[in-house]
Amino acid sequence: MKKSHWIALLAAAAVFALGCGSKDESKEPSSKEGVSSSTTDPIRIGIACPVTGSAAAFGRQIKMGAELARDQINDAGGINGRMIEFRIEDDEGKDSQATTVANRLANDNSIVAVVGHFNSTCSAAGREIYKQAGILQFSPGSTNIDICRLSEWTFRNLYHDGYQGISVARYIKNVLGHDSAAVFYDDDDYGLGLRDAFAAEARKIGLEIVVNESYTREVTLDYAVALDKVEARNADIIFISGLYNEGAAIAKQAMDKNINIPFLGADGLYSPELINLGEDAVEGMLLTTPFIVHPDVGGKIAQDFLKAFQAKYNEDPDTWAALTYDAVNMVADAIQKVGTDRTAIRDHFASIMSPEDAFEGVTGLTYFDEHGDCPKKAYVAVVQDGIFQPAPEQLPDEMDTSNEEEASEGGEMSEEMGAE
Ligand code: ABU
Repeated sequence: MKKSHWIALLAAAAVFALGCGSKDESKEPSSKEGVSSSTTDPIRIGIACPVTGSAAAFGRQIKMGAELARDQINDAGGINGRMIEFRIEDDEGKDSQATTVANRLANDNSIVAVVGHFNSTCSAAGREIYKQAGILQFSPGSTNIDICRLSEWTFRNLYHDGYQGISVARYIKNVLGHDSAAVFYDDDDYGLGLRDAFAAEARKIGLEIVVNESYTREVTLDYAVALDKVEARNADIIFISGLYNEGAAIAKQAMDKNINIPFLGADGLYSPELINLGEDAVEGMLLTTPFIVHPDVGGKIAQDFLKAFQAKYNEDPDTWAALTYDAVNMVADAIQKVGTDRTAIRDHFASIMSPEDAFEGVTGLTYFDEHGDCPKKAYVAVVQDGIFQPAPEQLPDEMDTSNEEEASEGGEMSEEMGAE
């Protein structure tokens, strides 16, 4: 039987707790119990995201989604009467700062689990630290294929780039009907890994990559030479494997040069900031995403989330707010079931391996494979009239992704293609 949404269980859980005292607490192993372990102390969860830096628009929505979930849980009586409290740490979207943040959270014994990081490069930097400390790392944003594979303590509630890269290539070739693409990719764990997965599938299905340009986030500002190659080589479409700032800049510079070919990106472009920065140049841009917060997408849980977010913040949530809202609620659900022991929380996550056992949230069902990866589908969004809307044509619900392993072996592909 599918699990009901956490919020729907809160009232019943609170009544149960009042009637049964601290039954859950008495069952908890004590090995890695936090210091805040009395029946009235707050339960503390770490949130790690880019509060500042060039990915700060993601961090802002992540923080809002997390705080909405926390406030709803606390307003409904907390977890067995205990309030949730956050320790929010700013990784700045940089691996060096993510290492510092991971050490702070992992070594704070009052923290029972960590929701984060967003950038793949940050999740990768923190992964071993969380593993050594024995604390759950639950990412609502990192999609590099290796994020969960290299630690049994790391999980995520969205797809990975092996799948996303295949999805992008097939959408360009099979849905849009293009035969050639120019690729602009961020030279970090996300941009490179996604580019490699895309390239592996492109080669398989006969989509020619005619331009292959790397850039460095916050450093590369001028795309004129790369865009001249796009024009000279008659690319049908530009695929951007990176984040919103650079996506907006590339589109604006293409518009300035009167290069009028379509753009397609992936989830790293999914931020209202893409549209604020890119203005008319990003109108019509397509992108793949793990979810679209929109009145036409998702069931009652998604619509309730949209209304609650709008009421609290007077603006719309994005995908990252939704995934983080789900992540906090899923951690709370785990604590309600198994208590605050770090190992018990991790083990509970590892036991959720089928749709029947899944956590049902705003973004759909979250359950994990043997790596801690989450088999959610990709949606396609389009910027239309200055907002993200579901694209008229979506990917098929079921896709053969049997070459995900090939996509994950991108090293050979990187060398073979040779970045220009
Ligand atoms: N997946 C969206 C971009 C964040 C990252 O994986 O680096």
